[in-house]
Amino acid sequence: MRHHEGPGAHLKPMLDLANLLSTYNSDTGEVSSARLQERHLSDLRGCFADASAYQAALAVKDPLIYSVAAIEPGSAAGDLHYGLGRILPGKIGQEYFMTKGHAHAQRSAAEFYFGLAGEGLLLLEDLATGETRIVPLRPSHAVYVPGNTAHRTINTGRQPLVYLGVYPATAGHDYELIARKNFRHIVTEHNGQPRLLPRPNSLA
Ligand code: S6P
Ligand code: ZN
Repeated sequence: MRHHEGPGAHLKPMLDLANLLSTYNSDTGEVSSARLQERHLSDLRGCFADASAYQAALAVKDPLIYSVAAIEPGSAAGDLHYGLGRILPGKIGQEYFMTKGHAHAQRSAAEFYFGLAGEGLLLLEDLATGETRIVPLRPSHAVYVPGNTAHRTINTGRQPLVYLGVYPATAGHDYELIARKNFRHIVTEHNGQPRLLPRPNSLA
């Protein structure tokens, strides 16, 4: 039998989660005791479909697009990791600010998303069939991302989109797949509303 660190040691992840939410800084996306990863526009090279709009925006400045405060209480099989994501509002061309997107290195690993503030979408692409769907991500909305699914989070609103993602500690992140092939679809704004379109250069 595994030796426990003391009474209530199994509650530590839960306490970490309460701590994560209570120390959240809504101006910076920071959470005390969490590792903060920031992604700027220059980190999203190749993600946006409109390459000239991307270059033009980058020539002016390299703004912060999103941050993730990650909590990793343990790394054994069965442990969970969670991250508090915050995507700023904005667009490159007609395409909304979004995450790089990834599939889990452990392909079967699923993930649970929970919306906390703002308005957005999850772009989900089945790795086996290529079938793509968008699912709303709003405060108090939960989204289940099944295994074998590439996922990208998109801020379609005018405020920061804040959400929690909970995933197996063993999931890992595969960014290479997206860097190589990208998602087959993009989400652009049309008459003030998000619209799912096939990626223009994938039509050729
Ligand atoms: C982790 C989970 C999220 C993302 C975050 C940033 O499995 O899906 O916490 O890490 O949305 O996206 P990305 O694609 O840069 O990791
Ligand atoms: Zn994930």
